Amino acid sequence: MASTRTTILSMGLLLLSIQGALTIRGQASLPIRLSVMNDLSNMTPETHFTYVVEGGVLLGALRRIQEMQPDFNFTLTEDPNYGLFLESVNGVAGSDTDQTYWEILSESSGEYTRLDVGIGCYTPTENEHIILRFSTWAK
Ligand code: B12
Repeated sequence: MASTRTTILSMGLLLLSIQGALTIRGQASLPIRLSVMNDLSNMTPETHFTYVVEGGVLLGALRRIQEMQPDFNFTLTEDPNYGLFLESVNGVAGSDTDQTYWEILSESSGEYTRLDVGIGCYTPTENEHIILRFSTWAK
């Protein structure tokens, strides 16, 4: 039953992404696609279709997916200067010891751009493809 509901909701969001912005409860809603990739542990990439309200931040989209998809979850920490840091996705957390973190990218025509702000500040655009990629960083 829950999986049927999830499938119907996903189909709806897929249609939304094909058709463009819709108005949901009086607010313009911009469809976006979110992929999760973790090459470091050979995880199968997953893709979710969701939306942000016009001018809304990426965090809203992540929360929406978490509410609708039982297999997607994330945690945050708060930095005093830069706001919200995406700590873990689907139970996999970045680590200072291993020098890993969840990098946030935007993909367009096969080109990947690293976002210049975090999930609490970034405002996705209509049909944007956001990627959360488990990555390493160098000291
Ligand atoms: C090193 C670094 C990182 C490292 C931190 C690793 C570590 N444990 O040291 C890593 C690679 C993890 C990182 C990641 C990101 N970073 Co960075 N990072 C820096 C950098 C170059 C230095 C920070 C530092 O060491 N300061 C010195 C220490 C002593 O101070 P600190 O306060 O303890 O530093 C901490 C914070 O800076 C925090 N941090 C680092 N980046 C970010 C980003 C966000 C959004 C948050 C909330 C916290 C945060 O991690 C540091 C260690 O704990 C700064 C630029 C700069 N020169 O300051 C950018 C900077 C802070 N990062 C930035 C960004 C955008 C990101 C990413 C969102 C990039 C991306 N698209 O993936 C990601 C965060 C993704 C996520 N999961 O939420 C921006 C933030 C701008 C903003 N207004 O939000 C900065 C200012 C670079 C820029 N664009 O000019 N980053």
